[in-house]
This record gives sequence, C-alpha cells and structure tokens, in this order.
Amino acid sequence: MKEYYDHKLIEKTAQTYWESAQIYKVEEYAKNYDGSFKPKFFACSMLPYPSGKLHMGHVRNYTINDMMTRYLRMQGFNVLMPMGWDAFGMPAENAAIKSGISPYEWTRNNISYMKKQMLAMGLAIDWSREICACDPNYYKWNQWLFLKMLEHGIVYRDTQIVNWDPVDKTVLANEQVINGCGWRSGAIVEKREIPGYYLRITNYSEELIDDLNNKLQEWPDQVRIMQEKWMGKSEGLDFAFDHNILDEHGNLFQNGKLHVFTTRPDTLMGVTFCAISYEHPIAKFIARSNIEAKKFIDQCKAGGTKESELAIKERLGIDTGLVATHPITKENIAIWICNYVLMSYANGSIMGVPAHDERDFYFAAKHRINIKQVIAKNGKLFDKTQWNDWYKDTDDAYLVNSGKYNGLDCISATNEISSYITENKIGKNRTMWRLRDWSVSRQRYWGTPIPMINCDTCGTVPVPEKDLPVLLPENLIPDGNGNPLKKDEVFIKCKCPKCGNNAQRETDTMDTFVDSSWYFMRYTSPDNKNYAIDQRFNYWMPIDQYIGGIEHAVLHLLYARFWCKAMRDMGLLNIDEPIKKLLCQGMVLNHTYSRRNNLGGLEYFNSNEIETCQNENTKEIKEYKLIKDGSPVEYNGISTMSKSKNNGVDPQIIIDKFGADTARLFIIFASPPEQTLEWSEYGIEGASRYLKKLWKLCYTNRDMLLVQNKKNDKEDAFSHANENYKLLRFKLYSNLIKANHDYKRMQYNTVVSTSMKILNDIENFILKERLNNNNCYNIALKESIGILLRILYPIVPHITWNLWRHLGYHSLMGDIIEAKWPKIDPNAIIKETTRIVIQINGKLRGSFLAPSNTSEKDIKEIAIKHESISKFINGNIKRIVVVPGKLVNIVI
Ligand code: ANZ
Ligand code: ZN
Repeated sequence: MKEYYDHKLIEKTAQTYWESAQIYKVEEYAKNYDGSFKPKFFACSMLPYPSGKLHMGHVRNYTINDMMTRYLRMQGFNVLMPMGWDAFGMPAENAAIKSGISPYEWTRNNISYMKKQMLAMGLAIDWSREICACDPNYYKWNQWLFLKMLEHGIVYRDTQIVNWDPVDKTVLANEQVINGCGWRSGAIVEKREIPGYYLRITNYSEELIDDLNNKLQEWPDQVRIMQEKWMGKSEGLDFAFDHNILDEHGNLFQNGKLHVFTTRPDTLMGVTFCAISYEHPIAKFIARSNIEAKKFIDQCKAGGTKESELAIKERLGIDTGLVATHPITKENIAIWICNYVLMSYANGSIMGVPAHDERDFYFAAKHRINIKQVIAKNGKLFDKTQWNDWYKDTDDAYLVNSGKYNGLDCISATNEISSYITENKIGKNRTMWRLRDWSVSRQRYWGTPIPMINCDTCGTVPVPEKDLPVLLPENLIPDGNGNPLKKDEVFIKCKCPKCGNNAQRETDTMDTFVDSSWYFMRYTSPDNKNYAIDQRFNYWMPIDQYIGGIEHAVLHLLYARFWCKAMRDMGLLNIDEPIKKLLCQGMVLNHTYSRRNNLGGLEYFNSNEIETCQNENTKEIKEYKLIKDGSPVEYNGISTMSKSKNNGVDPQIIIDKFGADTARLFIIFASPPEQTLEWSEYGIEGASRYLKKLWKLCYTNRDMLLVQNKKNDKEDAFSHANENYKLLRFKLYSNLIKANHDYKRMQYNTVVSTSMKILNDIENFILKERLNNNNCYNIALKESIGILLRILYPIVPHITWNLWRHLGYHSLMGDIIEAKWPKIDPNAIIKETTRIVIQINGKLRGSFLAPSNTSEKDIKEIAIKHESISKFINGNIKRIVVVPGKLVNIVI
C-alpha cells in the first residue's frame, strides 16, 4: 500500500482487474447463494452520438447511472448497465465534406476514443452487449422491422415536402437551411415534393396520450406535459362553408365544400371571413390567373413553413375575391389566402373570427375586415381597436349578436350550434391532432438503407428477408453535392425480386431516430443472429431506470414509445411501454467570458485563459483579463457548457490531473441529479482533498485495520465499550440510515456529505482514543471504515476497491462489488447511556455515565462512591434525591 494517494496507479489497478475478471458482465436469471433469483434491474443511459470525445454532460449522465448500478448490485439486484453508439447521422457526413475522411472511419475513430474515456471513468458497463447503430448486425434489424411494419400497414409511402438546394442539387435537412438559404451554396431553398416513407404513429395517438397518464407515473411531469402538448389533441367541430368555385375542368372544388375546423363553435356567428393556406388547392388554382395572388404565394413559399417560424411572422394575406356561404346566416363570406393557416393542420382552411381569436384579430385589423363581437362579459367593454385577452375567455361569458343563440353561455352555445351543424349534416364533431405521421426517409448517405427496390415494371418492391441486410457501402466520402449512394453503381444496381429485371435500389436512408427507438431492446439480445430480440428481452425489459437529457423529451422518447407499441401489435413483444422510470439529469454550467473582436463579433474565452484581478484590500474581483494579451474581457455569468460559448471543461484533463474518482465525486456532490450543476475548480480540489484524506487515514491505521479480530475480541470490546466508542457507533449508524434513505430517493449529493461526516467522526474518535490502543479501538475503526467504504463505493469505486483489498476486508467479505450492503445495528442507535449529574446541596460536583435503564438504587450507590464527591460527604448524608436519567442531589 502506497503512502500517498496515487490516483493513476489506483485507477489502473482496479480497472485492469475489473476487465480481466469481467466483473460487469451480467447474465439473465442470476441467483443468490441460497438458489433464489435476484431481482433484475435495467439501468440505461441514452446512447451517445460519437462526436469525438466525451463532454461533461455525458460524464454526469453516466456517473449517475453507474452509481445507481453499483448501489443496486450491492443491494442484491442483477443490474444491467449497457452502452452503445448512435453512430449514424449528419455530423459524420459534414466531417467528411470538411476533411475528406469517410464517415465510417471518422465514426469508428471517435467510438474507440470515447470508449477509452468511458473505461477510464470506471463505468460498470457490460461491454459484451455494446451496440453500434452503423454495424450491419444492428441495422439489419432496423430493415427487418421496417419490412414487418410495411407488411402490417404501419409503413406507407406518400409524397413528402423537402428542402431542395437548386445549386448543390441536394435535399437539405432543416438545420442546413439558414434564413431560407442553403448552408453551403447560399442559394434560395425551394420546397419540393418527392416520394418517401412514413410510419403511422398517428394510429397510436390516443394510446400514447392515455398511457402517459396511466402508465408513466414515474416520469417527470415536465416530460409528460411536453409530450401531451406535442401530440396536441383538440376536440372541435369540422364543417363546411358552401361555395361554387370551379376548377379548370369546370368541376366544383371539393364538391363545393370549404371545410374548416374550429374549437370554438360558439363563435360561429362572429365569422367575418374565411382563410385558406397558400398551399390549398384553391390558392394554387387562383395563382394561375391572379398575378397578385401568385406573388403572395411565392413570397410565402420562400419563407419558413415550420409552425414556430409562422408564429412569429406578421399576419399577411390577400383577398381572393371569391366567397363562401355562412351555414347559418347564409351571408357571403370573403375567402382570403393567409400566411398563418397551415396546410398540414386540419383542413388547411379556417373560419375567421377576429373578435375572439387573437391571430384573426390582428389580421382583420390590418386588412380592415369587419370585427364582430359575439361573446360578451358583464362589466367589460369590447374595443375594436385593441385586442384584450378576455375576448377569448369562455368563463362567465354569454353570446351577443348571435340571433337565437343570444344570452347562452359558451358551453350551451357550443352544444346548440354543434347540434344544429351535425343534425343538418353540415359537419361533424371531430378530434384533431397536431401529431403527424413520422416521415422516416432521409436523402442522406450515412444511415440505414431503406430495404426497398424500385422496379420500372413492378413499382416499389421490398427486399426479401433472406437478402437482409442491405449493406451500406462504408468507403464513400460525401462531397456536399448530394447523396453519394446515388452515384454508387454497385449499390444501386440490382435485380427486381418480383420480375427479375434490372432494377434500382432505394438510396434514401432511415431517420436516425429509428436507430434510437429500440436499441435498448437489442441490448437484451445483442448477439442473436436470427432474431431482433429473443426471450432475454422478457427478462430485462422494460427499462427500470432511463437517464438522459430533457432535450429528448419529445421526439426520441415519443418515437421509442410508439415503436414498442407497434412491435407489440405485430406480435413481437408483450409490453405496452418500454421505460418505467425516467430521470432527466440537469445541465452542466460554467462561467462564460467574452469580448468583441475587431469585426464586431463576440469572441468567447475559456476560464483557463482568464486571469482574475482582485482588489488587494477587499479581495473583490476588479476585472478579468485574457492571460494571452493582458487586455480585459467581460464576465457573462454562468451558462450551459457548450462549444459555441467556449466554456466547456474537458473531462480528460480532470481525469488525468485528479483521477476519475475525483471527477465522479465532484459531479455527484455538486448538486442533486435533476438540477443544474455549476462547474467549480474549487469544488474539484475539495473532492480531491477528501479522497486524499480518506487514503491517508486508512494508510496510517493500516496495521490496526489488518488485525483479524476474533469473536471474543468483539465481546470483549463491548464490555469495555467506552463513551467515545458508543458515540462513534451511534453516529455511524445514524448516518448509514440517512445514506440509505438518500440512495433510495436518488438524492446522491447528500450521500457524499454524509460520507464526509462519517470520515470526520472517525477522525475525531481517533484523536480521542488513539492512546487507548486496545481491541475496542481496533474494532471500532474496522467497523466504521468498512461501512464508509461501502457507502462510498458506488461513487468512487477505484479508491474504495483498492482500500477494501489493502485493509483486508476482501478476505472477510469478498470483492467490494459483491459485498453485502451494511446492515443497521439497532443497538447502536439506541442512546444506551446517559450522563447523570451529581450535585451536593444543589451544587454541581461531578458526573458519570450510566446505562439508561439503571435503577434508582444503583444510581444512588454509584453517586455515593464516585471519586469526585467522597471528599465532600464524610459519611453524613441527610437525604438523596434522584431525578431518573438526569441527576442525583445529595443533601448533607
Ligand atoms: C374559430 C376560432 C375562434 C378559433 C376562436 C379559435 C378561437 P387548436 O386548439 O390548436 O386545435 N385553425 C384550424 N385549422 C387551422 C389551420 N390549418 N391553421 C391554422 N389555424 C387553424 O386550434 C384550433 C383553432 O385553430 C381553430 O379554432 C381555428 O381557429 C384554428 F375564438 O376557429 B378557431
Ligand atoms: Zn419488377
């Protein structure tokens, strides 16, 4: 055992052993010594994208997961902590464009570096189950599942609208469109309609919402609310305005019906215009003959069409000059083309109620369309020149200017108007969803090839199951000019499985969210060559604890839920939800510094480039300077660690300098898992000091700790137990109770503070008792350090694993990972002894310790014989008064 804490040696020794003993490999149906089955626990982190190296967010995520895994394992669970790589996706293609390395090579290099880092962190990962999305053994099953879904009608083909860069002749992802222009070419991006594949997630809308509330009670509310909003269920009325607009063949558009959806049927009498999307068939038709309309539509096309983009846009529109008939009043209602009506929602056309819908209000005000109040509230005055939020309220409101509906409250009016509409077959009640089917085709190279073949005679034909996987060529290097698969003859050329003629392979690949929708299932059966998942799935799934960032609250976590339900319905598995409990760890924050450069842009600096200048007297920070040039920079407060703010801390530097245990201890101690974590150099040093102190204490007392206590030594110790010994045990077990409680509720940061208290208590005990160097002392040290090491082990596994061995615990209780979690000694936490004060004629003369249940008679006897008072009494005692558990007063 080395005298000083040599983190490099300690961590290397532990990791080498763990690897050689395969200590984290888990098998299904693991048993206890008595033959009973251990309960299983599947603890999983969201798999990382192999971007190059681990960042602090990863380190935090996996440390929390690792701590949970180790703790539960000591609690007797059979715990699976797997890891994988979300290895397909755009950054690899971008890196290829920039540096000419193939996405395959770039990804593989990154994975091997990041895996090394994870090993250096000492994570308890079962690497035998490692999954990599770009490995054919994995994506083969993406393809297989895709084909199954096609068979079951969950996959279908339809047109999709994509961003088309006319210069680069390529489809762009949304994030490659910057201000409406291509990121590389700068050309104005066009919308194009091309065929693509969709997954029918909307078939599951109801179940996805219901289960959110019924089955996912252990998910954070925030995530459940975000998913619910995203799915956007709304109940309303779908009905039509009649019109007689003819198309080029002289037929009525949509049978003379302009369908609209409203959640406010009670406002029907307040309609003063109708509006259609610029993508609506009537709008497109008008554009052929109406130059103004065409100009307006082109203008809409150029801008973004995402809902979030539309929300911040000015309400623009153009009057078509056409009209439709109000279903109740039979008035003519003007039809406008508006930029805020979405083609992708409901019917792509709306009834405009400017008095009670804020968007319609601003639109009408701008275009001088009549604003007709139909909802009123007592004591409120309606002002047409200004929007007021009460205009949209339904509580305590009633109808006005609405003919026979006047005076009704909003609910009754909604019911009556809806009944009129449905009874007269003008429309129906309808539930509308914001959720769209999932478009999974990507016009990119680095993804799972969609297993379809396009044949001139037979159309689209699925690749036969026996021909899977459709291998993705690994040697291509994208140059930014379209999908390289399109130019790869070897890939494209194939025979049609139906007619045998020459055909072409589909070059679109799958959205990478497909990979992440079920990878965690594959962890259960990673080596099965014949099935995506096997019976081992039933043992491990569902995930008991999933850990990851809140940024995945919607897409990933919704798709994963859908995927599981779709597999269930295809008879592949029998659970409804894949994830029982979810934890979203907080972000890691750090200080940010910046300065404007010559070009006027902001330049950010890392804290290790900054020097702080303090006022000599007050010690207050006066200014921040860039070390390099000595000129001042501005301090911008703390914000999320990110590349763009240059405020990241490289975990590798911390590991090299202080060791993984220090990094882990700091991360766990700095804040509870769900909260944000503020990075602190000072905190890191504190964590390192604590570990050094622990090492030193164990080193100094190693001889004592190595003594093999015999059973009668322990009995002996109890009979000689003094006050300090009992106090130490009392505190030790009280702290153990607290640590247990905090472990269970995942309040990991306070487990660390409890461990710090325990170490202090041990140090204090040593100071007081060192000279009494007896059996009692040895036993106390051995017991308390043994417990401390186990409490700390899940957090700092390397140092504790080493100490456990060096101090001989190993030979008594086995490897620390298999060691039983310490049990509470109920005797230790009873306050056994009390201090009794001795008074003579009411004056304090001494005290002594006695067992709490000592009888009055015994207390009197001890008091009389006590050395500190014999000199006062000389045998003439008049009376003795005992207050049990507190004092003895001797009257002389
Ligand atoms: C008249 C009205 C009056 C409306 C009123 C609201 C308030 P949610 O709740 O999100 O489902 N709408 C319908 N289809 C639309 C489309 N394709 N693009 C843009 N807006 C559309 O929204 C339903 C409401 O959004 C509908 O109810 C409709 O405006 C509008 F005081 O009809 B409402
Ligand atoms: Zn064919």
